[in-house]
Amino acid sequence: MTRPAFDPQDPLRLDDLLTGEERMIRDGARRFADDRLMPLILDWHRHERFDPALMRELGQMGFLGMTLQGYGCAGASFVDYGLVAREMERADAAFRSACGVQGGLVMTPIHRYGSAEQRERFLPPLARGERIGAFGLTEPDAGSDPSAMRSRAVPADGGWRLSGTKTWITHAPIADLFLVWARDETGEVGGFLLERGMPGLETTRIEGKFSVRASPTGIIAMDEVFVPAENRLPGARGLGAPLGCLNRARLAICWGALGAAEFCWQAALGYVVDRHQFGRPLAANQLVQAKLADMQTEITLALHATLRLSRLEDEGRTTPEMISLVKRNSARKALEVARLARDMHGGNGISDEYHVIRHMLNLEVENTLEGTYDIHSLVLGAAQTGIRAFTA
Ligand code: TGC
Ligand code: FAD
Repeated sequence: MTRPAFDPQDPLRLDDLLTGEERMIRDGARRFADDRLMPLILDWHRHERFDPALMRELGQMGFLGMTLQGYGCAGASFVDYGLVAREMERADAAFRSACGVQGGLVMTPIHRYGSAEQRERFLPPLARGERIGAFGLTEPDAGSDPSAMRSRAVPADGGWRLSGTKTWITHAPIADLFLVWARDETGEVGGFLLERGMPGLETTRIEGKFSVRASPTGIIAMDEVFVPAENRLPGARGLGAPLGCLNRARLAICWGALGAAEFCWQAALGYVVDRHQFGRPLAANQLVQAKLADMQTEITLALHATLRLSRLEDEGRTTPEMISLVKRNSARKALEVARLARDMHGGNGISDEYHVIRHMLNLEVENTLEGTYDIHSLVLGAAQTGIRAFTA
């Protein structure tokens, strides 16, 4: 039997582990990212721009809520979804984030915890990208520890009055639907659907970010916003509701971060082959080759772990700890790869024309959002030792 040749781009043959249909979805997403997203990103990142009309195109591609059944959603697998996230973020984290927040953090909770009426009313326009959703969990004094949230929902005639502040919320400045998590009068965490234009609801944009500059991020301020009873998700009871949806959103980060890392690796490889110093290509130096080997190794191992995790999710066999393990690893390894790629580009590495600095800065935040590296370490530590080290 002749052995297949070694493929440096896919050393452990990830491609063989994908079905024909999965490869087709990946290739379609990559074409869209190359043809539609890459030409936009330099300008959008440089000028902190995001055109909300892009959400409709993402909807037409079937990328919004793609794992959900019905309501105009594709009913795709988590592997399909992950492969799309990888391609979106190969272009920029802002695009992965646009799909991940809308699908994983707004549509999924409505699908999972909403009434039939809420699903009919909200999901189809969100799937088409005609409405834009935001997910409000984090607060100024409750980031890693969302149980410390101060937002309150007080019963009122025919509904609730919500007060509080959510910060660092993706798409808050452009969203027209806000899934906000707040404690009710019994102390239970619930999910409330707020709509732009409700009196007392205001959003402001967070300016001056040096990461995910093409993704609008903002603050949601609520001053006794009246929310009708039919806008509370009936099935969302307790902190487990938002955290349960975060598990799946984290899966998209596992893939997305690696898409960005792959871009950086390939860019660095091309650069060191082309660039000459001391009379020969940079690629001829052992130190440079060692960096390429590190990049190739970390990306390959992380991709295989991520594919395995996604298959387990499709079989309904994941636990939050498994997701912590892979999210923590993908985000950190991708960041290390991007930093190496930045270094290998020398001075050009800090120019956005080469794209690696943009990915590097984006990956700084992937390390933080949807559970920081440390928080996922503590989840894994608790699972091993039986000791929860979050608090003293
Ligand atoms: P704890 O007492 O452990 O749990 C409270 C309840 O929640 C349940 N639970 C989970 N359920 C499903 N999946 C998970 N991963 C879960 N983790 C906990 C738990 O079973 C319990 O349920 P019940 O029914 O017994 O009440 O909660 P804790 O307060 O001690 O916190 C645990 C900790 C620290 C792991 C959790 O708070 C955490 O994950 N913190 C990180 C917060 C976070 O990830 N925030 C993300 C905000 S959203 C975002 O970043 C979007 S970025 C968007 C973009 O990509 O642009
Ligand atoms: P903190 O919790 O204050 O953490 C600061 C540092 O302390 C970190 O290094 C952390 O690991 C460490 N730390 C915290 N607790 C412990 C501990 N017990 N032991 C050891 N170390 C600890 N949130 C949303 O709800 N919706 C969104 O759409 C959203 N989008 C975001 C987009 C961007 C661009 C950013 C930057 C954030 C977004 N977030 C969103 C918020 C994000 O989830 C939080 O930033 C994250 O959960 C961390 O919270 P924090 O920023 O308050 O950091």
